[in-house]
Parts: sequence; C-alpha cells; structure tokens
Amino acid sequence: MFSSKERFKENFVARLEQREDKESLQTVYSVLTAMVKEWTYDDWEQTNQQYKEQKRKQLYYFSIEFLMGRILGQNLMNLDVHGFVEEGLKELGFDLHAIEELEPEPGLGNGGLGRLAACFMDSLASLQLPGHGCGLRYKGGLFTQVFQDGFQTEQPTVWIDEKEGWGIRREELSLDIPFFGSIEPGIESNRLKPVLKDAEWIKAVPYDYPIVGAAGKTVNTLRLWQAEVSSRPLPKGKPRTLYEQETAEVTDRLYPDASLDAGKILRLKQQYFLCSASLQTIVKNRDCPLSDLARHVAIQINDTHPALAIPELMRILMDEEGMQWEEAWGIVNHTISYTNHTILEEALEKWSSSLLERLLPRIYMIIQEIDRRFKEKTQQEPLDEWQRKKLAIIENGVVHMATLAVVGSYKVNGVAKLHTEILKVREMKELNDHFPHKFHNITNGVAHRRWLLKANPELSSLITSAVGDEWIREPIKLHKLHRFSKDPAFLQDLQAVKIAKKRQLADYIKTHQDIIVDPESVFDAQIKRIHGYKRQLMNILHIQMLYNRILSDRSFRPYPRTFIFGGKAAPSYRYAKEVIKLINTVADQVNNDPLAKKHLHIVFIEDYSVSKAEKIFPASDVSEQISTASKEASGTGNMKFMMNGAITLGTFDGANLEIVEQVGEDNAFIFGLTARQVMQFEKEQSYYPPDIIQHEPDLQLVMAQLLEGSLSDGEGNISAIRNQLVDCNDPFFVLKDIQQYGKAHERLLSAFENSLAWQEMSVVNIAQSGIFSSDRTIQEYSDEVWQLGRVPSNLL
Ligand code: GPV
Repeated sequence: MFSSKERFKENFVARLEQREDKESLQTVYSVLTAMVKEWTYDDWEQTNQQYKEQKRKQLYYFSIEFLMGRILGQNLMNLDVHGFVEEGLKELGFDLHAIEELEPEPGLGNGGLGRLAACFMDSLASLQLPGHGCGLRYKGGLFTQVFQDGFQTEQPTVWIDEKEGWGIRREELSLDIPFFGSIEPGIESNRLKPVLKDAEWIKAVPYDYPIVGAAGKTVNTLRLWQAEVSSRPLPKGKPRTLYEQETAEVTDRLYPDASLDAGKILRLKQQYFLCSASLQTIVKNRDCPLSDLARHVAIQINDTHPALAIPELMRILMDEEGMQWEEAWGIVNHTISYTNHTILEEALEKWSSSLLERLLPRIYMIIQEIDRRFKEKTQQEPLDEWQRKKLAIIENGVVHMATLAVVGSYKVNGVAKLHTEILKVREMKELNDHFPHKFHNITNGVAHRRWLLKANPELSSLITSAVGDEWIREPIKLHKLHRFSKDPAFLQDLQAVKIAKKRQLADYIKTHQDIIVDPESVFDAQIKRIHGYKRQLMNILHIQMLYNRILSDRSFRPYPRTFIFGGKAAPSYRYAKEVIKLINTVADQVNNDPLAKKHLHIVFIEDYSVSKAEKIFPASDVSEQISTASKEASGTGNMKFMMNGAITLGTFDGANLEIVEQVGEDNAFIFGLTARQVMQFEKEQSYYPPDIIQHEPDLQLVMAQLLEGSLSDGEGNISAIRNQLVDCNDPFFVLKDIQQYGKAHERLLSAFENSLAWQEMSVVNIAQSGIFSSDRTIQEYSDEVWQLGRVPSNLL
C-alpha cells in the first residue's frame, strides 16, 4: 500500500498508461478499483492467516440480506487513504466522487434489516473482531423503482460486475445441497443413518467479499452463495431444462417483502441453501474437536429467515458426524442465537408442514422431534390451551419459525428496549416464562463511519476541528461537542454546513427530478420502505391539510418547508403503491400551485437506495419517525438523521424512545399515542375513526378529497387506502394521531425560526448519537452473546 500521495500518483499513472481507453472515467474507475483490491487482498490474507494461527472463536452472521451500498469509497476511507487518493486524483484531473458513482450498487436487501447487517460487518472488522457474514449472491438485487405517471413501476436490476466487482469466486469450496427426495433407513459403520434417496442437488458456489475495518488491516469475509447446476444425476423423471431453470432461480432475485411472499417454495429453498452451505463449511473448517464447537463458533441468525440453521446443524452433527441427539442438541443450543426484528403478526414466518416435509424431508423430521421433545418438557407446566399453542413449534399443520428459533437458541434479543419489552411481556410471554434467561435487549446501532464520516465529510471536518478525531474510532466521544452547544461561532458553522448539504441535495433534485427547492426552507424527510405502519399516509394527508389551509385562510402563511419522501413499495403491496401515487398526486398539485409553492414543496426521490440515503440524511433538518407506536421494532434511519444533526419528529416507538432518552424531550418533537394506548385500543377494539372525523372540519375536508374528490380521481384510485381507513377501522391509527402530529409540526416550525436555538438542538443530537453506533451494539453482542476476543492486528 502507499503511504503518500506522490507514490500513489506514480503507481496510478503507470497502470493507467497500460490501459487503452485512458481518457474515460470508466477506465480510471477500473484502475483505481484494481489498486484498492490489491491493498485489501494483502491484508485479507494476513487476517485469515492470523485467525487460523490463533484459533480464536469465530462468529458467523447468517442473513438473507446484506445491504452493503457502494464499496470503493468506504474501503478507501477505512484504509485511511481516502484523503490523499482524492487529492492525488484531483491533481491528475479526476474527480473521485464521480468515479465512486460509477460503481454499480449492490441492492441485496430490502431495508433496515439488511442495512443493519452491513453496518454490523463494518463494526466487527473495525473492532478487530473475527466475525463474518454468510448470505446469498442474488443476481438481481431489489428492483429499480421508476415512476410512471406517479405510479411505481419496477425494473429488474443486475448489479453484478464480474470484472470489477469485489467478490472472489471460490470454486474449490463449492458443495452440493439436496432438495426433495425421500428418507430411507440405512446403516453406516454399525449405526443407523438416514439416507436421502432421489434428491435433486443444487451446487452452492461461494463468492467471498472483503470487509475492511477502520484503519485497515483487519479484513473479514462476507461469503455469498450462488446457486448453480450440480454435476450429480437428476432424479428419475426430472426434465433437465426444468431443473436448470429452477436452479438458476434460487439466487436469481431477492424477495421484495417476506410477509407478502409468504409460503413461496423458492424462498424456503433460498433459506435452506444459505444455511446448509454455510454450516457444512463451518463444521468442516473448524479448528477444534466437534464436541467443542460451541466454544469455537458462534452463529447469529438475523431474524427467522435463517432459522433452518437449527435443524440443519442437528442433521450435520447426527447424520454426518454420528453424534447422539442430546449431545448434538447441547451444541446447537450453545452455538446459535437469534435476533427478532418484528412483532408484526404478518411478518412472523410460518411454513406449512407439508411443504417443508416435501422440500426438506430430513429437516422436517428433525423439527418434529425438536417439537415433540419440547412439548414433553412443557407437559408438566400448568398451562391453558392458548398458552400451549403459543409454545408449539408445529401446530395445526404449520411450523412457527420464531418458536423454533427461540427453542433452538441460547440467547434471543430484541432490537430496542420497547420492542424487547413487548416481546417479553406479550408476543413471546409464554416462551419468556419458560426460558427466563434467554431474552434480552440489544438496541440497534449504525456505522458512523458510513453515515457521518463518509456521507457528510463537511460536518465531519467541523466536528474534528472542534473536538479532534477520536470520535471516528470511538463515536461516544462525540459527547465532547456539548462544550460547543452555546458557542455562537460553532453554531453558525454548523448551520453553514447544513445549508451546504441542503444545496447539494437541491442540485441533485433539480438535475434528477427537475424540481426546484429552496435550501433555506425546512427540509423534512421521511425515507424508508413504504408500509402501512410507517404511516407515510399520515404525512401526506397532513401536507394536504396544510395546503387546504393555505388556500382557504389568508392569514396562514407558514415558513417554507420541503417535504422529502423516499422509499419503495413491495410490488404486490397494493396499499403501499397507492400511497406512492397519492404522494405524487399531492406533490403535483402543490408544487404547481403558485400560492402554495411559496410555502410547500414535495419531492419524492425516485429509487431510494443506500447511496441516495447518503445524500438525504446530511441535508435534513427534520427526521420523520411517525410509525404507530409498538409497530416499529427499532428503526435505524432515526439514528442516521440524529448523527447528522436532524431533529426527530416522532412517536413513542422503537428506538425513538431511546433517542429522546438521550437528548431529552426539549430536543425532539414527540407526539401521539403510546404503545400502551395502542395496544389497549387493539384489545378493546374501541377505536372508531368516524367519531374523530366528525369533530374536525379540516380532517373532514381532507377525507372527502381523499375518498370522493380530487385525490381519488382518475387512476389515482385509492381503494386499498379506503379499505384500510374505512372498512378496517384505520388499524394504524392515522386519523387518531394526525391532529397531534399537526401540533407537533407547529411547535417544530416555531422552533426553527430561532435558528441559533435550533442549531443548539442539533448539536445536542449529534453529541448524544454516539450510543447509537453499531460499534457499541456489536460490543454488546460480543460481551453478552458471542464472547469474541479482539484479534489485534500485528500488521501495523
Ligand atoms: I422481520 N425489519 C426489516 O427491515 N425487514 C424485516 O424483514 C424485518 C424487520 C426491520 C424493522 O422493521 C426495523 O424496525 C428495524 O430497525 C430493522 O429491521 C433492524 O432491526
């Protein structure tokens, strides 16, 4: 690696000279990527060597999604060479930023869960902990979102770049994974061994991606499996072309919403494919006797999508390694731990027994036995029928994956205090009563290095110039900023940075969406997947109410605001797609109204992604976190806004509560029903929206516009929204909370008009954001669950 700008330039120029199309930015990208790969791969080999020699416990993080974002810039940053590479390239006439944008963005995740996995990878390597990711190499990541006439349409995207990409194909580590077939008793070395007959085998080929820790040196591995045709014979009667087609499908695309695609055999195949390939490899490559596995390996399952790891590890230990049930169960139960990310009923995974049995006959037998033994155990306990149901893994022809995950794990965690509490006292009460020491909380966190250092270099420099750069390795040191919360010069600088970031975003919006927005206006952003419980509907209805009032009330001339939306809807989620159309409809009306546009602008950023998020968080003044209380397990966008100085406008939900705990009620705008109130209404079924609408004329008007008038006309069709609000009694309490939401906006707006006081709030938010670093989160997992030891790099 190069220690100076000059050496870098020399080497870079020498390599560029050997290329044909020297002038094109694409060539520059290719040369630079090749150089960074070389630096990375050296350290990678060394890290692997060290792990092998030191025989330290290794963590494997199993996840069906890893939403990594672009890699080149991040690696330059973590290798600590971003500064001089940027300067060196500039002197040669190239713009590093433009080069970075050429990298195709891997979209191997849907949202929070997948991005969390990516932040965890960064923190593991940065803390010099031996932790690796295991996932799938989907050919098409999440679809590209294109608006046509305000409607979302989806276009397939292929992100894989075989030539410049970061992955290394490890053909020699390939293995075959069986599906279908039937189990027959067999005998091997004098013991019974179930034999799988007539299975259909799919080859799993690993691609390894380097994960560079901060300050370089530690390079962990993200291993993504790709499905390919196996050389084994096909079962009788299976047409070759059908087999080839089905095989290609296994890692062809990411499911855009687990709960809406429930029951799909392909999804189950993906899950088993990931678990089996990863576990077989882990067991084979262990550096300890099998009986010691739990002391040498920790496996974390990211929600229940990889919960088949539990029966699959049982199968490997028993069928392949000859272990008895009790011993195997002891190992599984001390190796695997589970993170729950939702209590939404529809998102709790269930599989039909018959489907599981057909696709994975041996795995199903093992699940049945786990269930039988667990039922036997709980037999003595005085439980009613309902409680027994809540403890059943298999019930009425359905396999409950969350129950399997809890029973098979040694630790189960929720992702924010409130969420864990709801799990313990309500959703999983019976399981928690039975296993009182299993459940605990580990609040989510995000990588400051990507979401502050990389996304907001301007703010990062300001912070560093004030308090030094320790915060980069230890985000909790951001506390030191408190000293500046009353320093007018600092507050002015902070405001100048925010304005600069808002200008950059405004330029982007002008170029890409042809909308002119005012950087002096309040930038108010809600960026996340479009979902009923996240209540983008409440946001847009409130904007429509503001619009109505501007038109009808000549004295109402509010401070200018720009409302920014971003997010995708699952292609089959009708309601969410109608919300997108509705936002675009209101945006068209408002943005083109000569009077209203002086006060309100609405921008729906098309095709929201990690790289677009990196532009929006730093430019936002207000962070919309308005989910129905109790529904958002944690939220992680809320933390990214906070560290960039935006103020939370939110409900008492998920990690919002912990943000408020950190900054105090004076430095956030909190409104609406509490989780307790929501759950009470749900229990009593006592919420009746018409009672509310009746007493609120402005709400009446907006409902009329929505249900019969200007917002429902033409193709703007809102039957699914109508169904939710009217027929289903507004299950997300949009109309119940919307007035309080409006009030909170009013408080916020008057606070914004005192700009020094606003900046002061902003400083407090940045200063208190350290606790939401994924470094802290990962340290907690390591201390409480994985028990990893730091492997200091001896390469420095
Ligand atoms: I389950 N989450 C997600 O993005 N996808 C899923 O399939 C499931 C959960 C999210 C939660 O909704 C967020 O509240 C949470 O912050 C995030 O997971 C990370 O924990």
